[in-house]
Amino acid sequence: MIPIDDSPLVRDGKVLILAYDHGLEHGPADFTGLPESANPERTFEAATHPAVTSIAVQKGLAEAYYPSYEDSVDLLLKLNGTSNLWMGEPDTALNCSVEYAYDVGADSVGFTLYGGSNYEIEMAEEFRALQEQAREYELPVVMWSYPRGQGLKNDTDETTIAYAARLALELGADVAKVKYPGSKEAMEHAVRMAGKTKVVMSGGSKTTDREFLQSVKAAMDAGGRGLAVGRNVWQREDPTYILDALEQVIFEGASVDAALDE
Ligand code: FBP
Repeated sequence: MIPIDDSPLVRDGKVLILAYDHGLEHGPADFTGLPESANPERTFEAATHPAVTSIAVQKGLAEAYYPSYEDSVDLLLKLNGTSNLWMGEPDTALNCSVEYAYDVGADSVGFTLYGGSNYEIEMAEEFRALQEQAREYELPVVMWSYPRGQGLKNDTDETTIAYAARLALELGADVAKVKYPGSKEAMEHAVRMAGKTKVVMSGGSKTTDREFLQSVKAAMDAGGRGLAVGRNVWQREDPTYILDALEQVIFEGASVDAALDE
């Protein structure tokens, strides 16, 4: 584990990743509700908000758009990812090397691991190689730790999310991005299991401002270090409004009412 508190990914011990790899992971369907959300520049603009500690994108977006934003945005380059067209057991392709990510300007790297998939062994072996390489470049490593696969009945229950958090610690991730397990107590358990690995909550599909912020608040109160969020920001007409509220809840410890100015 490397000290990451001084890295661009972390501000005051907290993390707010704006994820925008959905064009690969989910496809254009995620953009239909708000057509302008398909334009990567719109999300790169949103990532200039001071609350955002990094934008997470795949190599193609990083190459094409990051050069215009490298002075105003910090980059988390996602090294693997798969399209929604893949219908098999959960698996994900390595799309970029650590060395290439570094050359493109990445400040940190991300990797999805589907624990419990029939392909877990291959993914864990790929993770080993890139985690060790990331250490050489002193790049923090964020694991999208998403247990799923044939044998897994519920990928967000307390036991599964605690295991996801622990997997990230055991395999050497600096930050574990996990789904919200449904309650503050369950999140506390996951945070305990993650030890020195920082746990951040995954945003999930778009919901109301209040519902979303309540889950973020519960995750923070449980010892979570922040959030990696996509749709709940850039599927909104006004990403700035929700980022202002997130800044208050995550970095200033504000209540949901205060953040919503109610
Ligand atoms: P959201 O906040 O929109 O859920 O984004 C977080 C994220 O992990 C993305 O990085 C990724 O594309 C997506 O969720 C994966 O979602 P799914 O659970 O459908 O695989």
